[in-house]
Amino acid sequence: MKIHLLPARLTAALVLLLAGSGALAPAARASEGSVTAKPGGAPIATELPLEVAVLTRAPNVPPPIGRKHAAKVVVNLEVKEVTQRLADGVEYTFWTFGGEVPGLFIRVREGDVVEFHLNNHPSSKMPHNIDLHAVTGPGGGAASSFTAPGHSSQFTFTALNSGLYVYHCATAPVPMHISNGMYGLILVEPKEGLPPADREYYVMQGDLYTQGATNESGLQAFDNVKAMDERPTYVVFNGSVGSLVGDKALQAKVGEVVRLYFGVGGPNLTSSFHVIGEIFDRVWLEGGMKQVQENVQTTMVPAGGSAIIEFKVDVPGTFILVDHSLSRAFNKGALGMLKVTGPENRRLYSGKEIDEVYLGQQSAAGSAASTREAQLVAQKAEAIAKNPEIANITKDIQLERGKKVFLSACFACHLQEGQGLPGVFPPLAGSDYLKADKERAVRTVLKGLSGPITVNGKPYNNVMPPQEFTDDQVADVLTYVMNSWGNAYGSVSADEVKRIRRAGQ
Ligand code: HEC
Ligand SMILES: [Cu+2]
Repeated sequence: MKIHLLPARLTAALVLLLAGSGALAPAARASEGSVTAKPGGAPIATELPLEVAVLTRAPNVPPPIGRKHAAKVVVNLEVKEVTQRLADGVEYTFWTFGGEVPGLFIRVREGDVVEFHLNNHPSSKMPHNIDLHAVTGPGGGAASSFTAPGHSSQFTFTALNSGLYVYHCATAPVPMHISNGMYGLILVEPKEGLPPADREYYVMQGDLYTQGATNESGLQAFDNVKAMDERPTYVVFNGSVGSLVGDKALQAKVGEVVRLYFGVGGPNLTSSFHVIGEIFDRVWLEGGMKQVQENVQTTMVPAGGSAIIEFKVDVPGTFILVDHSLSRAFNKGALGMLKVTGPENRRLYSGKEIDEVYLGQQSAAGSAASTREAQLVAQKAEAIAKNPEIANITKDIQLERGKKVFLSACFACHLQEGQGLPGVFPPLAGSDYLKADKERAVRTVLKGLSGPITVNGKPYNNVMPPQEFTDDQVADVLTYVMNSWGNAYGSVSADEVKRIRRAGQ
C-alpha cells in the first residue's frame, strides 16, 4: 500500500493538494526507448509506437502481449457507481472501475510507457482516484488522479517492474471505496513474456460490510462499524455471491493448463486460496516473477496482493475455488467453480462427482434454492400487498418504521411536529409543496434539494443534503410524513423509490 498513515480527512486534503499541484510521479526513469520526464506534470514524451490497451471484465484476461519491444500504451478506465446484485435478493451500490467488480483487467509489458486516463462518470456522487501498485511514484498514481464526477485525469508512468499488481481507489474513506468494489489487477508481463497457458482467468476476492445481516434482502448500505471491526457480512469472488457458480463457472478441458490471476482487494481480509481437488503445479508467489513454488495446496494472498496460480487439469469434474478460511466460503460467498470436461482417467481418480453433502447450501441445488426463495419472497410480498387487511397492518408497521427514520434524521431540521422553522426549514405538516408531487418528494430525500422554492405561499432558499437511506427507509419515512400532523397525502412504496433512484442514476 502506498497510502500514508494519516487520519482520513488529512489524507483527503493531501490528495487534493497533490492533485492540484499537478505533480507528476518521478516514474519516468528511462528503461527502454527514448523516455524523458518534463517538469510540471507534462506527459512523458516518447517516440514509442502507440497502442490502446484491451481491457477485460472478469473472469476474462486480455490476450498475451506478444510484442518484443516497448510501446506507449493508452489505458482508458471509467469509474461508475452502479446498483446491482450482491446475492440473491440482495442489492448493493458498488463503486467500480469500468462498471464491474473487480475492475477491468489491464495487461502491459515491462518497460511500456502507460498513459492513464481515469474518467469519473457524470452520474457518480463521489470523487475517486487510482493507486496502481505497479506504479513507482507518490500514491501509485493517486496523487495525480483525484477526479470529481464528470471529470477526467491523465498521468503517465513507466512500468519498471514486471509482476501481477493490485490497483485500487485511494480516496478517503479508503476502506469504504475499496469495499464498495474499487479494486482490480494490472499484469506487467516480463520482457520475455510468460509461458503459454491454455486458459487464463481473472478472479479477485473482496470483503463487504452491509448494515443488514448476511443474506438479509433489499438494497444494503455500507456499515462502517462492521468494517472497522473487520467483521464482513460477505466475502466474495468477483463482486457477488455465486459469480463463478453454475453456468457462470470457469471452464476447462482435461489435459489443459489453467492459469488464474488471483488478487485480493480486501480492504481487510487475506485469502487462504485453495481449489478443492487440485494441486497448484506452480505459484508465482505474491505476484512476483522470481519465486515460483511448486506443488502448493493453499496459497496465502495478502489484502492488496496477488498470486499467479497454474495447474494442469487431469480428470473431469467440478473443482471448487475457496478461501480456505471456510466460513467465508460456505457462509459468506467466497466460493467459485471450475468445470472440467473430458474423458475420465480411472487410474488417477475412480470417479463420483464432488459431494452435494460437502457443498451443502453452496451446491447447485442449494444455489437454485436461494434463487427460488428470492422469487417466492417477491411473490409473497405481492400477494400481501393485494390483501386489504394485511395491507392495513403493513401500513401501520410502515408508519412506525417511518417515524423512527424521521426521528433519526429529518426532525433535526423540520422539527418534531413537521412544523419547520420560518424562513429556514419549510414545514412538512400541511405542506402544499409536498402534497403536489410525490416523485419530487422522493427525489428530495434521495438527492437533497436546494435553490428557491415556495411552500404554502412562503419563499425558502436553503440547502437540504441528500439523506443516505435504503429504499425501504425512504418509503417508510415519506409515508409517515405524508400521513402525520393532519396530512393525508397517500403513501410511497419501496419499489417506487427504487424506480426513481434508478431513473436518477
Ligand atoms: C439538514 C437539514 C434537513 C434535514 C436533515 C432534512 N431536511 Fe428536508 N429540507 C431542508 C431544507 C433546507 C429544505 C428546503 C430546501 C430549499 O430551500 O430548496 C427541505 C425541503 C424538504 C421537502 C420539500 C419542501 C416541503 O416542505 O415540502 C421535503 C418533502 C423534505 N425536505 C423532507 C425531508 C425528509 C423526509 C427528511 C428526512 C429523511 C428531511 N427532509 C431531512 C432541510 C432538511
Ligand atoms: Cu473511490
